[in-house]
Amino acid sequence: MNGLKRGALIVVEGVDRSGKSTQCRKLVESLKARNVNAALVTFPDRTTSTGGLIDKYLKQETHLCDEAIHLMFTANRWEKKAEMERLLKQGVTLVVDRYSYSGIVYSSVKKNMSVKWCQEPENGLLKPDLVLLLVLSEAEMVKRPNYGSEIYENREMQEKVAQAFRDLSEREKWEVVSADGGVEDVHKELLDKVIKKVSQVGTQPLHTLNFSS
Ligand code: DGP
Ligand code: NA
Ligand code: NA
Repeated sequence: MNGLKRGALIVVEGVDRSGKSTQCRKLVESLKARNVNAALVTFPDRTTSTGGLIDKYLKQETHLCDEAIHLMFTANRWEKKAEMERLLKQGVTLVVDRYSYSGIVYSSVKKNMSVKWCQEPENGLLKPDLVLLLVLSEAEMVKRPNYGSEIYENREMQEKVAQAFRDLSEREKWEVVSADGGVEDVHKELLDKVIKKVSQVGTQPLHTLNFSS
């Protein structure tokens, strides 16, 4: 141990159109403004070779079976593990826009895809110090109907995903934050939780994901 404090691994999850990406960007800005070394990580990263395939799948330009695309998304995270670990150990707090939980949720709501099968290849990736789930109320979800044209952007899928995220958040005891409010209100609530976590992790060891059953 060199006495250097490690960064925190913060994950933000939620359905499409919950404002995740905006909130993640703002978190990194606010952390930096407070002299906390921080960086944004986004999944899927569409710029890598697996990411290129994922991008085509999401845009419905190519077809992959459910199992294959699941493993592509997972590989997209594995590609980044070493770099993430290096940054965290250098003291950089990572704000991660989607992670293994999106991986498990978006795939396991599909027919013939079990949670057990979906979570297995996520085991061994870095375990977040904090998962923040942005949730939209039914009323607010109805007010944001303008989904894009990507493969999962439809009401039926999003409702299944929202329910699966809620179930997971109860099991894993996540921090659930309402995304119904204005951008600044939601930001304040998230930032508060993130700053607390950043000050706690200091010299704690990094763990890896270990989903079972
Ligand atoms: P985003 O760039 O955050 O809008 O994500 C693109 C879409 O991909 C979105 O509908 C959520 C979905 N998604 C993100 N991560 C995963 C994953 O690991 N597995 C699956 N099946 N879908 C994912
Ligand atoms: Na999206
Ligand atoms: Na399923």
